[in-house]
Amino acid sequence: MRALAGNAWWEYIKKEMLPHMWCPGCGNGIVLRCLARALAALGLPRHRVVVVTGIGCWGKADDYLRTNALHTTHGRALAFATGIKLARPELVVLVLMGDGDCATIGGNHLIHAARRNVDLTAVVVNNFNYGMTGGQVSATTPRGAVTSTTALGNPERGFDLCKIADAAGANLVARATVYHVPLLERLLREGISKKGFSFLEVVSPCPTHYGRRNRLGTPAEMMRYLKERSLGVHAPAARRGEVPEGYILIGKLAERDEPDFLAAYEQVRQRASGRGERK
Ligand SMILES: Cc1ncc(C[n+]2csc(CCOP(=O)(O)OP(=O)(O)O)c2C)c(N)n1
Ligand code: SF4
Repeated sequence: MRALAGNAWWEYIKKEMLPHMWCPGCGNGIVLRCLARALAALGLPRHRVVVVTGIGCWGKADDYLRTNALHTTHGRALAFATGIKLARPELVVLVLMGDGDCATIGGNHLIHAARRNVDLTAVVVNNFNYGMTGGQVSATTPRGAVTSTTALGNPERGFDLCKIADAAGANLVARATVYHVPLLERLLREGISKKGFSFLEVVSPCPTHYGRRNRLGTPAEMMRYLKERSLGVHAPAARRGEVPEGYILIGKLAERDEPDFLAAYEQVRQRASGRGERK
């Protein structure tokens, strides 16, 4: 995507809406700033960007972004975003979801958006629980973790969201944490620029619920945990496929250049009008 002489990053932020509603120590503000910086670095005019959100703490991000926005229902943001992209292909459509939104109630939409390879960028803030409604268990909560609905430990395994997005066919799959700000910004830029479905998981602390119940310490200690427990994809152990249990693999995990949904659909349109090659 060609960079235009554009706005400064803070021009993508609605300053009149600050301070934001997130708890002290929450990672959401870091992701918001990185997103604004990525949009500015790409020189994207604000009127060309649509932010589609679901419901949840991270789903409030559109309140603070000076772009087009559609605040949708819990778990359905990808379906609304798909409609926008098909109707207005010239728009850059970003879908901001929590792990509950994207993977728990909305898991089916995730696999189909990736399978169709719709030209969207999904930015999923994974804090391992339902933050907004009081810290309930989610589909990414690790086995054994304590939440408000699994007081004696979660009996289920948590999803690896990146493996799902990769297996379903997303063109770009990546993971960062809110500690790794330059990586997060770079992956956001790459995801937005990439044609087809881009999936970016951002591991982020929810000190108020998940951190407190699992005795993960202060917000600063949770950040230190993210620093010490992350492993880059280029680290020797990661290259050998030996990621130790409990470590977070970060970086670009999968990339392909399959035709996106609109390109594939255009071929069908051509055939329907007699211009394309019939199968
Ligand atoms: C259909 C529907 N079910 C449940 C809810 C209640 N609800 C609102 S936010 C939320 C959880 C949000 O968790 P997550 O998506 O992980 O985002 P976070 O708050 O952690 O950022 C739930 C269950 C709702 N609004 N709509
Ligand atoms: S409840 Fe958790 S996810 Fe929600 S704003 Fe507070 S720290 Fe962030």
